[in-house]
Amino acid sequence: MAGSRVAILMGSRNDWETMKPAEQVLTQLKIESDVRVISAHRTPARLTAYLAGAEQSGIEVIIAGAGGAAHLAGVTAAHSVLPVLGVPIDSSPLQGLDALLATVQMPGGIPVATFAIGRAGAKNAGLFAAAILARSDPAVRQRLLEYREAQAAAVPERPE
Ligand code: RP5
Repeated sequence: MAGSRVAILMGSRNDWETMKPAEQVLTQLKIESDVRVISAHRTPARLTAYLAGAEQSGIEVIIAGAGGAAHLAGVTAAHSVLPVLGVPIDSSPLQGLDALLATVQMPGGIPVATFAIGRAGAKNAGLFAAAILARSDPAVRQRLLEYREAQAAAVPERPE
């Protein structure tokens, strides 16, 4: 965890393929992340222990991805005042709609910023975490600008 500014939590090891883009984009922006499998319902003690030390160990933003009745992001937000970015995962017969609603419909008082279902949501959560860090870190801001420039340059003007 040492040196990590972003935590990437997921409810199951099976969520990793979906959550990888968050880690990849942060690595691209030279931001270290701490990737953990922590379930709000299967490993509740692991979650509270991790969150109790997260801020002190240098974590500034938490990305939490989960599927099904996805309460990981909400419970994480309940235990921490760090910004929590929720990623609903398409791992159930309801194809992530259940996770989207569970993550986005937080009752007033404990916010979770919710992203798109699946890998696009994970990637954008990583980029959003970088944007939060960029507010107080000009080097991250510069790398984020360069990322956007490269992305724009890679889009062809015509389809062929
Ligand atoms: C959630 O339940 C996890 O986030 C995962 O998406 C879903 C299913 O978990 P597994 O049964 O595949 O471990 O807690």
